[in-house]
Amino acid sequence: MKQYETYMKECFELALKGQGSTSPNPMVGCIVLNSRGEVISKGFHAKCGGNHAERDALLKIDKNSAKEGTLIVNLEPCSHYGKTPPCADLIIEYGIKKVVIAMRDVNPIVAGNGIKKLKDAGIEVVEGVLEKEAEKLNEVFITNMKEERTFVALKTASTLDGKVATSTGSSKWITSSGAREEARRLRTLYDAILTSSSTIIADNPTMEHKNKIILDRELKTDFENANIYKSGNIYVFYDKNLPQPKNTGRISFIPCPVMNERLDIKFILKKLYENKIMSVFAEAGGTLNGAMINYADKIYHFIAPKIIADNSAKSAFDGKNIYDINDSLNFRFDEMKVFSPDILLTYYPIRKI
Ligand code: AOF
Ligand code: ZN
Repeated sequence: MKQYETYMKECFELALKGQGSTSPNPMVGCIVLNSRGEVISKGFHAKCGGNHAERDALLKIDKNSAKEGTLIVNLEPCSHYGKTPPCADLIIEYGIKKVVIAMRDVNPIVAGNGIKKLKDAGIEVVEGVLEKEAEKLNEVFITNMKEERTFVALKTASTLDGKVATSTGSSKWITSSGAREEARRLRTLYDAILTSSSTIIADNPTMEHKNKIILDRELKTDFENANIYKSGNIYVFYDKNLPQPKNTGRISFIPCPVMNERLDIKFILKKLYENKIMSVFAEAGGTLNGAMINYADKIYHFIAPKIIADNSAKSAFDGKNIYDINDSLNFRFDEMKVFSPDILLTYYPIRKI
């Protein structure tokens, strides 16, 4: 098992070449060894609709060279006719002797059927090589498949004392340009960005992205002139009791239920999934962060080595008002990266409603 870990890590690297383009499909990388254990081909799933990783790797070589060989892939080979024929069939056709995988496919139409197909053809299947890492790589796909919902990533940037702006609203810039560049890169990994009317009115950001979700309950942003509306497909969620604005070419207005003067986040996330937005990257202020935190799957938190020390300065997460420390929301730190002088902490919620 151990001897395949290095190859599996390389499969993850190959898989990452498709990052940002495979949705709603997973990221998959594949390595083929010949019967002598030499690497003879590599492949990856570049984009949805394209060849799967195994097909990409196998089609680059002739059938005889892979005979009695080993194929390493981070996801169970598929068994279904989708946009392409089953990878399991092609692996069998090439006379591969052993298949090493990191995790089973959680797509119910595959879920173990690929492995069964291979085993029925007499192929040895080694499972579970770097499984945890593989699950993290495809956390969005797993959430989509298992829970049939959009994966929610939340990004914030604060000072050491957790503030996102001073009491006067001054916030440009808390973090350095390197950290902000990383934040822009992170956006591209998700199907859509999501922000609030308050952020648009306060900062007038552009937030380059092909899909933008705007929460504007009172329809108070400037749809003609605000930078955010200048590009991308845009969905604006607003109070369903207001008159429906006219959709323009790029902007669709979606009426949304309101509870306690807040748009219903659950409803919004359901609508996003219906619209095939498999993941969303939320970037807004403390109010929306507080409202979304119970729905967040992952938090990217940039921290600058600065202190504001003012009780009336805005916090990264607001509105939960927890009084007993035992009732606090709990998280698990995942990684810490340095974007000098700032850091990026990623963490996952432990308790979710
Ligand atoms: C693999 N290797 O590289 C990928 C797999 O729509 P299709 O036909 O491309 O099928 C998508 C499904 O195939 C996807 O949900 C997942 O179950 C599997 N994706 N499988 O063996 C790959 N991308
Ligand atoms: Zn496949």
